[in-house]
Amino acid sequence: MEDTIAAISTALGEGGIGIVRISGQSSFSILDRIFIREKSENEYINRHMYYGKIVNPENNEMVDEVLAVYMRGPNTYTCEDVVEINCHGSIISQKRILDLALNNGARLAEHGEFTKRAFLNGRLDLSQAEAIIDLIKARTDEGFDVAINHLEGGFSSVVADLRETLLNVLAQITVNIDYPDEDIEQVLYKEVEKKLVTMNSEIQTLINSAETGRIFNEGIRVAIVGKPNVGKSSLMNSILGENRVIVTSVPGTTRDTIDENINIGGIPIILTDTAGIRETENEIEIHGIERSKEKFNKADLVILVLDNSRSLDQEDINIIEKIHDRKVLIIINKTDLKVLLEEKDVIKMIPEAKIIKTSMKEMSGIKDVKKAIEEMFLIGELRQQGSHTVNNSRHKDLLNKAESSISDGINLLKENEALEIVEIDINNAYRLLGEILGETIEDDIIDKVFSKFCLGK
Ligand SMILES: Nc1nc2c(ncn2[C@@H]2O[C@H](COP(=O)(O)OP(=O)(O)OP(=O)(O)O)[C@@H](O)[C@H]2O)c(=O)[nH]1
Ligand SMILES: [Mg+2]
Repeated sequence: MEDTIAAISTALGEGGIGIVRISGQSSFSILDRIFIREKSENEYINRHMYYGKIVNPENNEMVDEVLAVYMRGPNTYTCEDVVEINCHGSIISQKRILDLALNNGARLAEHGEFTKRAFLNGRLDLSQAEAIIDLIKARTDEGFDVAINHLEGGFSSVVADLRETLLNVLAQITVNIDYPDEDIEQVLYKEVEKKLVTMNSEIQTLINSAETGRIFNEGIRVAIVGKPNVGKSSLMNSILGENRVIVTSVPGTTRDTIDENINIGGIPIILTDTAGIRETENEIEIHGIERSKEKFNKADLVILVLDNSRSLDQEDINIIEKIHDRKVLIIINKTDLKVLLEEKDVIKMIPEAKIIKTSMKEMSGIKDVKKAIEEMFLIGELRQQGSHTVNNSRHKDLLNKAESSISDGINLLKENEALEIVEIDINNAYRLLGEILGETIEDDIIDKVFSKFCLGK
């Protein structure tokens, strides 16, 4: 890591201040070239902030009035010498200061390169580095709390403990491979099997928590579907509490999918209004219906809206047939009008679904819809699950692979296979868990992890 890197570390936009960060062995000398301290003592004190001006050394033009801090490695974010220049929060000022740093010996940092250096220099393990992205991107208090716990090493220590257990098992096995003893071997088989079974149930608990983690991070995707004119857009507006989507009495009003975010019980919900699904010749509507189907397929929850003032028809039935295996909430809307829809027909077709009656005209039933979403996803309970939640698909994938490798090992033990063969699976699981922490991992995977970061982090 010879290069000295620089980037704008604050979000680009107008703000009170902006920060340009430089890291690497030349960062102090670069700052000295472009920064004139007000009180120009020769020596600076580590981690003290200095007031002064950033000046272009080529023409002595002043760029901005700033506060700059020198941080001597290894006790810094990257473990290298780091400089941070606090300037006015103008995009122009930040870009000019960055350009000066680049013209005076630094190169532009790649996405996540500061954090990558912290990882490569051993200050963080890979799962802690990933927690930093989650922390920055968290959209809920719960998501943030999980990320903080991971950053503090809470999740890493759980994974490290699992690896430690595997290592002990490996040691036990290896001794017996080298000095086989038939009597001990039988006891050993049982003992190792028991340890592996316990371990797999711990891993399974972690894997199960991943759904909660995903919801904390990304939110719950809810698609409002139904045939035209049943009141989907009216429902969307009522849940949002604003007239976001156009509502008219013309069937086929909504031609495109419309996403909006709301928060229910502290969890983000991505609510999508869709085009009414029906057979049509209209080209625009056909595209809209295609998009509706995509949203429908990806949704965690499908809200099907039916019209109380019309009897159930083939268009409704076609949609109901597609939602059987999904998490579904049925809304019978327009309860202010004369009843023509037979509720028992709906129940017969889809007995497992919860039904709520609403009238968007009278604004009734909307609270019940929100409450039902909260209950269906056990939002109250999700929030209690807390810190050991797996919140990252890379981790979930590796835990799954480790679990299946350990299962293979258990089966081999049951079949009284030779320990040399069992050892292969256990070793494999040990390596897979190591990938979570970044201990046994290829460079391209590391690059992929850090490419998800923003610039300047
Ligand atoms: N009486 C009554 N009318 C309603 C109710 N909900 C919606 N409407 C009316 O029904 C018509 C259609 O409502 P929308 O919300 O546009 O229906 P949609 O399902 O989005 O329709 P498309 O976008 O065409 O698929 C409008 O005239 C609404 O005012 C209700 O609860 N009662
Ligand atoms: Mg609509």
